[in-house]
Amino acid sequence: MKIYFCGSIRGGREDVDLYLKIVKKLQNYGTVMTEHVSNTQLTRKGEDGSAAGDRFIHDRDVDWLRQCDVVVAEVTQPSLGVGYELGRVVDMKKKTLCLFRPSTGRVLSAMIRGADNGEWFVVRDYSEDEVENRLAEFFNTLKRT
Ligand code: 6K6
Repeated sequence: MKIYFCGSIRGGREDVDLYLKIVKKLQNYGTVMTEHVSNTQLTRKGEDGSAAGDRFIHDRDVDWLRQCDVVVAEVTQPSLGVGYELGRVVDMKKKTLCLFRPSTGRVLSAMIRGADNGEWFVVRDYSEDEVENRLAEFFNTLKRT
């Protein structure tokens, strides 16, 4: 199974340790195409994509979104890129899980929470110690569809 993981890069790297934890768990379910998002060495500015170029990154990532079987997004740290990716996958009707931590005091954008259709695009609130269970629920549901 090809899994596309979304997490903030230029939106801020505050949650990168959690992204790493999620990606490690996702690797039990399949191949994570976007492992670099969880790279703790990657800063919001340091690797600004200048080597590859922003157009290259955009086109490659949209291509990977088309190829993937499922999308998992950590959406607590607001990120234009993650929001954009999610908008594209809604159009593609990909099976998508968005994970949000209310304990941060943030309120998730209505454009993400409101996109939950209880079917192939779902938003789940969670705390860090619930990651494993949330992922298991999501992937078990996939097996039944
Ligand atoms: C070089 C080495 C590692 O990363 C880079 C350059 N940047 C990006 N590489 C790959 N994917 C990216 C990059 N910048 C953004 N994205 C995609 O957008 C990822 O799939 C993330 O889910 C999302 C983050 O968007 P921003 O707006 O927070 O950067």
